[in-house]
Amino acid sequence: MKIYFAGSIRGGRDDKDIYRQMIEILSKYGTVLTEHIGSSDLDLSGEKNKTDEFIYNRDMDWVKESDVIIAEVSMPSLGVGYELGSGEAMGKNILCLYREQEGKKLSAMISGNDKMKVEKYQTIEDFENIIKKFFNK
Ligand code: 6K6
Repeated sequence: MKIYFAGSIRGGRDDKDIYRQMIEILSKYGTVLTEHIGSSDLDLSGEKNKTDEFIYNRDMDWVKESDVIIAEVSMPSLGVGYELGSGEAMGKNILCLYREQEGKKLSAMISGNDKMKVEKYQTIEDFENIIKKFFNK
């Protein structure tokens, strides 16, 4: 099982510790192609020594290769939105995870899209249960 995990990079790194914990859990179910998303070394400028063109091509190859796309969408990110739209066009199985926060609302392009499954969570335990159900279907 190849899992493409998507999470904000230049959109903001506030949730990087959550991404790291999610990737750890997802690793029990398959190969997470994008392990670097949870890295604390990866700041807003992204991966060092790699051009944007390299990252775009590599990440899109991984999207194509993936069996499933799992995205944390609480932190709005152009890149994550692009990956989700591309994955949808490729007919990928997509699960989005959203943490409700006061004064914020998920984009209608995600929440109103019946081609993507959106699950709300608050804790990492909630996430673990959602993932267990998702993979055991
Ligand atoms: C390149 C050179 C310097 O910084 C970079 C950007 N680094 C990235 N590294 C890895 N993945 C990236 C990078 N930029 C975007 N992505 C992909 O888009 C990831 O797979 C994330 O899911 C998503 C994040 O998009 P932004 O718009 O929040 O950066």
